[in-house]
Amino acid sequence: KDPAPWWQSATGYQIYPRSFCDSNGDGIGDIPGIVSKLDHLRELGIGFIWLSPVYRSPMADNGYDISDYRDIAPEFGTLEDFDLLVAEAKARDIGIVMDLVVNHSSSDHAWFHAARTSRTAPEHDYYVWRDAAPDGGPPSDHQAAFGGSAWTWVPEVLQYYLGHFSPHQPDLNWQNPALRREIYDMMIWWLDRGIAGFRMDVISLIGKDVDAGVYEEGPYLHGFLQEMHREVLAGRDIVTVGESWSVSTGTAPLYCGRGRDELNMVFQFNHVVEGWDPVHGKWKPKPFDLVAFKQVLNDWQAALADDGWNSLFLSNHDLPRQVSKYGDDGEYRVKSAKMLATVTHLMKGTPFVYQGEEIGMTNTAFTRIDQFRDLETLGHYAEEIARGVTPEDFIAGANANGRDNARTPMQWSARANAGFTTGTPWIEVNPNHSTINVEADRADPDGVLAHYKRLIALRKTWPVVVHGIYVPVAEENDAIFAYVRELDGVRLAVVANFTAEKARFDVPEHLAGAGRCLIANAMARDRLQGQITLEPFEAFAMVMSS
Ligand code: TEU
Ligand code: CA
Repeated sequence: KDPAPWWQSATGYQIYPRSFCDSNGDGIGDIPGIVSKLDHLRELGIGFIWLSPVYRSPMADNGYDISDYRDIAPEFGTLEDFDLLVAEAKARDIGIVMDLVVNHSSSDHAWFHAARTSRTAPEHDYYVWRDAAPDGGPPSDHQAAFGGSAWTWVPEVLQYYLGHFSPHQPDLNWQNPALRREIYDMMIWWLDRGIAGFRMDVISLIGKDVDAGVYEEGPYLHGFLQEMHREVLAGRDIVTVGESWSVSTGTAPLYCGRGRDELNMVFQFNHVVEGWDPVHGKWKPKPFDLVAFKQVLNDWQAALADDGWNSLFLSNHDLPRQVSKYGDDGEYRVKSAKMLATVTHLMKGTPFVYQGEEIGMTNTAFTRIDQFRDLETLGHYAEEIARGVTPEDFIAGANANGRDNARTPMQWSARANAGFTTGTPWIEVNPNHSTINVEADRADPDGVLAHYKRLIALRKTWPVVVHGIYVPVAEENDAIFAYVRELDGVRLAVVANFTAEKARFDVPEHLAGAGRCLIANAMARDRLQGQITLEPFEAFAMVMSS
């Protein structure tokens, strides 16, 4: 029996509830829909579900704008439905990890209603208010993540409030101890319902110093996380993952290092941002640079090698589909989807599968701006057009990197609307569901789904996958991603071709020898020696004979 915490050998699976499965034909995925698909997840072998927000919300940002932290959005179901989900998941050895969105609430939260009506209401100080600049304008030129000024004027109180993401998402004032107590009590309330942990949305923002203009990883951050740990998390057998777009290999140990008593791991995005244009960001695609990409991931492996723990993922609800972004979603879709999964799942850390990734779902090509639903995409559309970008170019950028790619409905079958809903889906279904869907993939022993099942099972049977040290190989090779894992004399070599051409791999002396293939997407190799040539997108993992 492995004495390490359960979440180190488990695989996570992210559900974006709105797009997973609709049980009642209103076009919106819901909790009963999730319950009806739990056997798919059990067969996949995952250990826990990260559930994107299901709380009551006006859905300006699809639930990342919460108006009641202790209730379920009616379109997703009821608290009874939620309790049933926790119980049914538990019966399949699957934990439910809630999304904790506490950098901001919705502007429809009762706290904010009180806060915006009177400066003397206790809730006023639950949010971040500042007086106007001398010219009456906003207190700073800080821009909201989803476009426009981060400051919104409220005439009733003659002040501006901060909405770092959008005016629908006023920032909570973590400096207020009563607010912190409300949040801790709310977390305990959910933990008492039997959940398995929290994914903490943009957690690195809560320690901000607004007047100093410091938003990310501000001076109060780790004090608050340590307080949260003392008040809520300590002594519970749960998993906590903090999301941060600014965490670096230098700061990561502060969140998840030994003896810090903060979180178990972080979701970091250095490998994502590395691929963005310096001026236009994600909206302007930049050619993929494998050497730079490997460098980032290898650095993270090194930084958390003996202290802290990595999360492993290429996709989530904010990112393009990984097979489209890093692989090939045409001719080599199946092969490259398997290759990407192999490389990701066999690194050291806890892998996360984003819904649909396990069947190799792809990006969607929209042609008109009215097909998009995401407030980030719509918010930036106007801004980029004003900077001289053409609508065609913007839509091309959104099709390559926008968030709606990941949010089209889960493709369950070839039937109408991919079997996601009997009604009209809230966002269009990808037309390729006629060939890419769970039903078809389940019937294919060589499909993407079968490969994911094997990978997830390997983690449970090979301790080297969970605990082995990570040693990068061929770091300068611009086609091959390779590494070795080692534990107690067991050596696992992982080699993958990231290109659509054949690629050469010079086997380093120390790795040469015979071995046994554990998983592959092309051929079961049994020897590494000299110079080998990999097929397009070929990947394999081999246990070397000592
Ligand atoms: O995302 C954090 C975040 O910073 C993203 O908005 C990111 O900057 C963007 O997707 C990159 O273009 C989290 C949630 O995952 C996201 O869905 C929410 O919209 C956001 O926080 C606000 O809660
Ligand atoms: Ca529904």
